[in-house]
Amino acid sequence: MEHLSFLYDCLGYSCLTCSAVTGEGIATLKEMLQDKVTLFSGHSGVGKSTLLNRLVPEANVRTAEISAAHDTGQHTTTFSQLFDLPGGGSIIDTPGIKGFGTFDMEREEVGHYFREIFQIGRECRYSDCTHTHEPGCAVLQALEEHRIATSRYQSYLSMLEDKDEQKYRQGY
Ligand SMILES: Nc1nc2c(ncn2[C@@H]2O[C@H](COP(=O)(O)OP(=O)(O)OP(=O)(O)O)[C@@H](O)[C@H]2O)c(=O)[nH]1
Ligand SMILES: [Mg+2]
Ligand SMILES: [Zn+2]
Repeated sequence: MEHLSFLYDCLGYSCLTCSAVTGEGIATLKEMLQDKVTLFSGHSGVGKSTLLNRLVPEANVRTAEISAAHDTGQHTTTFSQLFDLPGGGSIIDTPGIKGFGTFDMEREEVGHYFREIFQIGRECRYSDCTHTHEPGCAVLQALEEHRIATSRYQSYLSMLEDKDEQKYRQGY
């Protein structure tokens, strides 16, 4: 867990460790959300609704145990709903996401959504580099030199594959 927050903090995404069960970090989270409109998003079973119930006890939304058979959530929340936060602001609880839609995005644009890949990719030889096999690819070079985390590059590749699959299904 710590290495994940370190990785994302370094990339400029601020991380907060909290638990709806132990109450760790909840006071800080409350302060961060005050007077803002916030949307909870993530896979099924990560605890979005449990966190909402902790922050807005009157919400009293349904939560469910992780499925023992599949070790995944059970898609308990089925529609998005907005709740007022005591003192101002609101939270939108959403159903668990099944995948990350990359519609309306060209293959070479996927890297634009990964901060470090976007930044380093500006030094690639080709402006439409996909950072997979091209000569003079600054991203592959950075990966080799551990300036880009393997986990992030793997996520990038899996999104590229998703894209290819979508194109295939649409018959392009
Ligand atoms: N140990 C622990 N368990 C948690 C925590 N947050 C949630 N859980 C448990 O995880 C399970 C799933 O929680 P939910 O709140 O239903 O998950 P969800 O993200 O809303 O799931 P969907 O509505 O299916 O998208 C429940 O059994 C919760 O009690 C936490 O901080 N610590
Ligand atoms: Mg839920
Ligand atoms: Zn490249």
